[in-house]
Amino acid sequence: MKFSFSKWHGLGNDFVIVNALVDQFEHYPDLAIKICDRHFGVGADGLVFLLPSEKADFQMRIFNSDGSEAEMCGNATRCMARYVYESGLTDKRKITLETKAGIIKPELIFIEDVLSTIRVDMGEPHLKTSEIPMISSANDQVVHELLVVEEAEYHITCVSMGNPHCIIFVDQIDDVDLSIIGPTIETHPAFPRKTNVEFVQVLTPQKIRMRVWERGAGITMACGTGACATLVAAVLNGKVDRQAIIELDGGELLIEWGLDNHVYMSGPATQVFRGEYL
Ligand code: ZDP
Repeated sequence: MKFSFSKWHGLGNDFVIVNALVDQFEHYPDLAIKICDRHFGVGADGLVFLLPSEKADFQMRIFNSDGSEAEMCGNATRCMARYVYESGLTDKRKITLETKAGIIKPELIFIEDVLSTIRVDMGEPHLKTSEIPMISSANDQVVHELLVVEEAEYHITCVSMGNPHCIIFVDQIDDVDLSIIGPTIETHPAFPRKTNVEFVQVLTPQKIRMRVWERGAGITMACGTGACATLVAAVLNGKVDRQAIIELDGGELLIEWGLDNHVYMSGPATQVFRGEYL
């Protein structure tokens, strides 16, 4: 089956976007595994489908490179917003996107007709263990709680942005061997739907460095939902202001936790190429 695709990234977290308003796709997980393969496919961290919605302007579904479906994806919402606007599918600059984590609202912000940033209303963070989901004997929320992983002890904070995140604050992020520790926490039995794992070093009350091991995708250069979850976790731990820059391997995102309890993420989205998948 032949179809057109475009290749995008948000700070190096890369996606293939396909238009399922036009082409009919089947077996989404298998297709994601094939297309995301960096040797035998296009190569990407995830495959994103644009679909019709009855509740919002469009619907978006995202599959990780291992074929698992994620409820939400921050970086892909910015890419998708730019994609629908620039391909003429909408003339709205404030777009509503239905996701498995609810309706997400990206806004293209122009300064003198030049796109300056994409600001996304990511909705409210969820902190209850049942909502993450996370099994903890201790409390209703997991803020700075001990998790023992293969005899190593970590203090974790858990936040859902529709998808699960486990945040660990460290003094020296460069000392963390993410490719070893990441998967052991991702698949820890405390997380029934697995989890994304963020190691975080607070640089100043307005600046945070974060590295991510993503559920279903491994180390990526950036994670939008992870950056949002990290800001919320850092505020809950009394480490930063409600607005901070999150420095990722692929660049920076501005994250704000508004007084309306919504998290707002601002950053870029870049189209790299278009092609035809054969
Ligand atoms: O929750 C998950 O399974 C994630 N791997 C989904 C992808 C998240 C993403 N990196 C983001 O920016 O939020 C795309």
